[in-house]
Amino acid sequence: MRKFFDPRQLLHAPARELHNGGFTDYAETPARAEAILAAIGGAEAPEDRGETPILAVHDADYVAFLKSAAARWAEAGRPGDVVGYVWPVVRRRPLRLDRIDALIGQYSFDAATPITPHTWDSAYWSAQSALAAAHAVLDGNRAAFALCRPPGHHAGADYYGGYCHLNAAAIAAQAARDAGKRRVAILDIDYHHGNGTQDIFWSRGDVFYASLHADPATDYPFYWGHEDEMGEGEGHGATLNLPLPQGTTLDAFRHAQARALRAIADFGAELLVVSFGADTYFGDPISAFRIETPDYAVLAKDIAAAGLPTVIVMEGGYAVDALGENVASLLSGF
Ligand code: Q9C
Ligand code: ZN
Repeated sequence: MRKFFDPRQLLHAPARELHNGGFTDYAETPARAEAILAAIGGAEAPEDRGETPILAVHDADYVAFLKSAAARWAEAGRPGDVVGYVWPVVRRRPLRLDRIDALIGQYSFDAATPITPHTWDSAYWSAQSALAAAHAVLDGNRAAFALCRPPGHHAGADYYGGYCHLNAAAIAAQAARDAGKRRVAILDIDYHHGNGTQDIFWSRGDVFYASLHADPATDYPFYWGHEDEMGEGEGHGATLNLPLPQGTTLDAFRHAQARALRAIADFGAELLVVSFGADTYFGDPISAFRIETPDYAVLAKDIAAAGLPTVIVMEGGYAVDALGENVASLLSGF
């Protein structure tokens, strides 16, 4: 299987994050990508497809903010990483904001996702890796893997959060649409609900979004991922949320995944994007499912049996010592 990664994706390395009321070391580290690379035997560098496919998903003003945030933060005399501390309760618009502090609140939804001077570069190449995998599949490969880091599924068209800045899975899905695939599905099996991906395709009937995740009643991102969120307008019925309780093991996860795959088949998807998070692993430090390393191969075989051209995009997974093996297990299942 072709695999894609650019070394510039390692540059984004925030020092600390706000976690449960205190500052801890940032969990979404460059070491994650290095562990995966070591276990899967390296990856190809993606081609540079420019900003056009990114701007097909993200708003231009948001992209401009991401590029300039670190410089504006420094100009304001602030040391360290860009971190927000004030948010509008409702996303009131149009806003005429100029202070960097206010802009952070407009373009983000949590305080756990710092921006550094390298964040744009890393997020840009993470998106390019997803695009390279999408084009490999569009060119006839059965499946391809994008080692997306930083991850993407919490990022919306005009906001970041949950360690995510550019939504790689959404960018890959949109690229497939623009290349002529009429119906595309995204299967999100990260531990957390992919609120950004859901939001991007919420009102669209051409991209199906199915997610298995920890119940938002107990887990981040809390406000999204309930079973009754099904999309709107032309998108009504093209969002499927399957929240699962903490403690979930392979059997229940596999059962829910089969349900999602049936819905994707009924939808008539011509291409599948898998948002893969290994934070469902039982040893994950910030999560509470009980998936084991060999289980990922089982889940991958079930996905492969759907018979769709498949783009696999990396999302979360924070047990760095086991992360490489978990990803290798998943890829072996294909
Ligand atoms: N105390 C991904 O897996 N922190 N993002 C939660 C809970 C954010 C996870 C803090 C978790 C984001 C891509
Ligand atoms: Zn996650």
